[in-house]
Amino acid sequence: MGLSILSSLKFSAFLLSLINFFVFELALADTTRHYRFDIRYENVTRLCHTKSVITVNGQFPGPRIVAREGDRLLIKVVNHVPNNISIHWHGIRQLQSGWADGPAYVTQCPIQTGQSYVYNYTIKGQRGTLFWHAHISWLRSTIYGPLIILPRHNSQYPFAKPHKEVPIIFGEWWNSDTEAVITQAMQNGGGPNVSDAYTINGLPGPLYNCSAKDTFKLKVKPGKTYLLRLINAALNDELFFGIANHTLTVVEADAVYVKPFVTNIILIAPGQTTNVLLKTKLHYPNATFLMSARPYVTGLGTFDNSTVAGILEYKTPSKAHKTLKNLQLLKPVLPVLNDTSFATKFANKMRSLASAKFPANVPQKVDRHFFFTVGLGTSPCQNNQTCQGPTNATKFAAAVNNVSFILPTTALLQSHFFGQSNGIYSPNFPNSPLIPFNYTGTAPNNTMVSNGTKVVVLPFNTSVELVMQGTSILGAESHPLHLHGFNFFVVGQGFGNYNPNKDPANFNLVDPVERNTIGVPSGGWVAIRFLADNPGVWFMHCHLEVHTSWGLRMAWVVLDGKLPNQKLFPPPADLPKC
Ligand SMILES: *[C@@H]1O[C@H](CO)[C@@H](O)[C@H](O)[C@H]1NC(C)=O
Ligand SMILES: *[C@@H]1O[C@H](CO)[C@@H](O)[C@H](O)[C@H]1NC(C)=O
Ligand SMILES: *[C@@H]1O[C@H](CO)[C@@H](O)[C@H](O)[C@H]1NC(C)=O
Ligand SMILES: *[C@@H]1O[C@H](CO)[C@@H](O)[C@H](O)[C@H]1NC(C)=O
Ligand SMILES: *[C@@H]1O[C@H](CO)[C@@H](O)[C@H](O)[C@H]1NC(C)=O
Ligand SMILES: *[C@@H]1O[C@H](CO)[C@@H](O)[C@H](O)[C@H]1NC(C)=O
Ligand SMILES: *[C@@H]1O[C@H](CO)[C@@H](O)[C@H](O)[C@H]1NC(C)=O
Ligand SMILES: *[C@@H]1O[C@H](CO)[C@@H](O)[C@H](O)[C@H]1NC(C)=O
Ligand SMILES: *[C@@H]1O[C@H](CO)[C@@H](O)[C@H](O)[C@H]1NC(C)=O
Ligand SMILES: *[C@@H]1O[C@H](CO)[C@@H](O)[C@H](O)[C@H]1NC(C)=O
Ligand SMILES: *[C@@H]1O[C@H](CO)[C@@H](O)[C@H](O)[C@H]1NC(C)=O
Ligand SMILES: *[C@@H]1O[C@H](CO)[C@@H](O)[C@H](O)[C@H]1NC(C)=O
Ligand SMILES: [Cu+2]
Repeated sequence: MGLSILSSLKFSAFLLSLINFFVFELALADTTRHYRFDIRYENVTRLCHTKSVITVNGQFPGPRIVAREGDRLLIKVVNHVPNNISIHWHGIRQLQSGWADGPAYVTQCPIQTGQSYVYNYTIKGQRGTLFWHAHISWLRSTIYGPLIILPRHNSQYPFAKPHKEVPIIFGEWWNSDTEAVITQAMQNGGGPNVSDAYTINGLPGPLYNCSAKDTFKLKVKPGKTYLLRLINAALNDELFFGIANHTLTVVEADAVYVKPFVTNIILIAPGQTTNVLLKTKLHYPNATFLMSARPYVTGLGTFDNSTVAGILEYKTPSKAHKTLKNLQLLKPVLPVLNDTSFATKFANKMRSLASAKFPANVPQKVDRHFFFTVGLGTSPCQNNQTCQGPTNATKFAAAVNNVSFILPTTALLQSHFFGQSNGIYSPNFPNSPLIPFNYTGTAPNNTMVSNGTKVVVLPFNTSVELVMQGTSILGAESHPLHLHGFNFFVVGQGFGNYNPNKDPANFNLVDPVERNTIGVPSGGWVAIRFLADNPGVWFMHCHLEVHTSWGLRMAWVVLDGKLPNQKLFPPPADLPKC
């Protein structure tokens, strides 16, 4: 009797595990994943300052989204705060689903207080590390989190399966309210206050005052490989990152596999993601290791020059080891803050994996050539005011081809879809600068930018080559340009003025890196190619948030193709209204 109870218990346990197995497998096979994002205030304390910040589900940084290639995501965003909200799924191509892309006043009106919106999209042909963030004003300073796309079932990484995967998301912490910071800067025309700290997974680490307890710790075992999913969600700063006494193997950038290469330090711009393999030491070292990041800075403005740190700690195998005290703390050596030479060498190492399974489909022919200047400028100070721009009569501004982009008061995508662009935007964005000048030489006397809401209209499947030329107006500076809706191939880059007669001969049309955000070199240019195979309205902007605020942004309108799968879906019923 006892035995039979035991075996029936065992049997039901077996049944349960069987049921669990199926539920688990079904869950994995289920291609629709539901998330709910409640936007709320939460008190967060860092550097001994408590601040009420806007969060998703009360978490800072926000929750991790984990999906598989091919999955559909349904994310219901509910706004419980007084601010307008919108969320961008950074790097997701949004094929035919531009309504879910997220930039406020570009693809949607914001989600207003008390309202909600379901972001509905399928992940097609992408796998790797991306992230999500607010895409309105400077709210992404606290509203961001990882978006991880695992390979399909039965599909593998093009490298050995790592022991563990760890997202490492960089951010920037302000003791003050970031909405006040940018509002004030836009009013007085000066540079906004800089952040008080950088963060790793929301934590500034031991190198700041009153912050040692807020330190990210990565506990590892010896002789294992860890996949670090690095994400730069900082507002305004490119970052160098390294781990003392360890090398990193770069295997992916912006959710596209690259040819692996080994490096001590990586450089990552806001909007970029980089997957690296970290091989731990074979034997327990008598040390712990700092991992740290600090900025790469090229412009003339003030910046946060501080260093964020986390700790790489080897888990001790036994009590004997635990008693080891006074472990040496080793620190990585990061490049100097303006090390453009490092930035160039690092950029040149990035190549697409370009394998049979993961080919680099670089457009070989070009239908339309574009040449855009990107950089700073000035706009006039309002009558009777004293501004804090380059002169007391000017404000800082930024522009693409001298057009400082003004966001409309309704969303561009609706205007486009319903054929109501009149008075909202004009299709005459310049293909090249109206007044050519020596872009990287002495800046012209007149630094005033023009402004408007102008777009480039492209027929479906146009093959585009775009050269982005940095200018030296108010100082040459690296600008990480981000394109929504597409990945692009970085076919060339260089310093000085782009030479259309000579430079194309050196373009890499075989295995250029494919990504969604690229640093236009300080005092130089970058050439990208993409196929406009995604109908919709696609924002392109500097991912240094201050430059975006100043107008370094524009949009591409890609028309529908003829086939049903070449058309933008109709707008969802709950699309927010302005
Ligand atoms: C944050 O702290 C303030 C002051 O202590 C308090 O009034 C408020 O209720 C707190 N907010 C939350 C969301 O906990
Ligand atoms: C999501 O979008 C697809 C494609 O437009 C549509 O068929 C589906 O009904 C949508 N799902 C929800 C829950 O809105
Ligand atoms: C760390 O690197 C330094 C410099 O290369 C070396 O002298 C030291 O032995 C290393 N220590 C450990 C624990 O790896
Ligand atoms: C950072 O900037 C401050 C103020 O300009 C300066 O005093 C300090 O030396 C700088 N620190 C580093 C590490 O460059
Ligand atoms: C470990 O390093 C510390 C500090 O450098 C040293 O005091 C200690 O003797 C070392 N222990 C061993 C077992 O090597
Ligand atoms: C980098 O900064 C140092 C001072 O910190 C300066 O001496 C040097 O000229 C700068 N290099 C460049 C390329 O701007
Ligand atoms: C500028 O300020 C002066 C003195 O305060 C005032 O008389 C004048 O009307 C102002 N002009 C404008 C355009 O606001
Ligand atoms: C602006 O600067 C100029 C030159 O430095 C000065 O003459 C003028 O008084 C300033 N104007 C204001 C409103 O401060
Ligand atoms: C542009 O300016 C740079 C720096 O002054 C100079 O070296 C270069 O020759 C100029 N290029 C042209 C085409 O004038
Ligand atoms: C810029 O201003 C300087 C000094 O006022 C003048 O000599 C120069 O010719 C001007 N350059 C241009 C391109 O207008
Ligand atoms: C746009 O340019 C016009 C003309 O220079 C100017 O009056 C206006 O203030 C500018 N608007 C913005 C938002 O900069
Ligand atoms: C929110 O967005 C709506 C629609 O664009 C706008 O009318 C309203 O002023 C915005 N509210 C805030 C607080 O920014
Ligand atoms: Cu920029």
